[in-house]
Amino acid sequence: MNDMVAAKLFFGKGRLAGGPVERLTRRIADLGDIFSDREAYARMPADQVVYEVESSFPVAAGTEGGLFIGITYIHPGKVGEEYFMTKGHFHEIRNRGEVYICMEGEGMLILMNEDHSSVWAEKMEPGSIHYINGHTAHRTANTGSTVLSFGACWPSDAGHDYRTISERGFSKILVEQNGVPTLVNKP
Ligand code: PAN
Ligand code: ZN
Repeated sequence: MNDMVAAKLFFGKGRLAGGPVERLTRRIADLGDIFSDREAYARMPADQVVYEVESSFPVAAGTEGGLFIGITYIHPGKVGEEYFMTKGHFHEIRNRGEVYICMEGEGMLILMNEDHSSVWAEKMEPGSIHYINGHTAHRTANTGSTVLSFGACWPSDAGHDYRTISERGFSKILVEQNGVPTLVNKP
């Protein structure tokens, strides 16, 4: 028996357990640079939880050939007409891909190419599996009225480039229009 048991995890009672799991919580106050409607953002309670991530890192960050595992839980809600969503990022090593598997709820995976000229989205529903190409920024939004959760698996040397998105955003945002999630040009 070695101590590499981090690879064996269980998802039960809505939580990841059974190995070392790192948890992080993103609240309204942590997400000042992602929502477009600044006035609606200012009216939101700063401590309201937007999403949580549970991650398992079985190898050291930067290890070539390893994989990380995570589960993201996005709460239902909107800032103005824009759905609660993750910060979004490119991978630091741009060619590193990722797989998402939706577990519960409904949402959209929003994708953007490397020169920001194209943004598109895939519908997430329980059981949907999403392959995210390298060189593609990714962010997820909860378009339903219950928690959206999904598993993710990405290379342990991928790294996260949040700065590009923090500075320039995605060139389209996902808003509710006549009750329908719709991608529109960033105002
Ligand atoms: C995911 C994301 C997770 C949270 O595990 O990290 O959904 O989104 P942000 O990292 O954009 O806040 C992933 O894509 N990992 O690479
Ligand atoms: Zn990623």
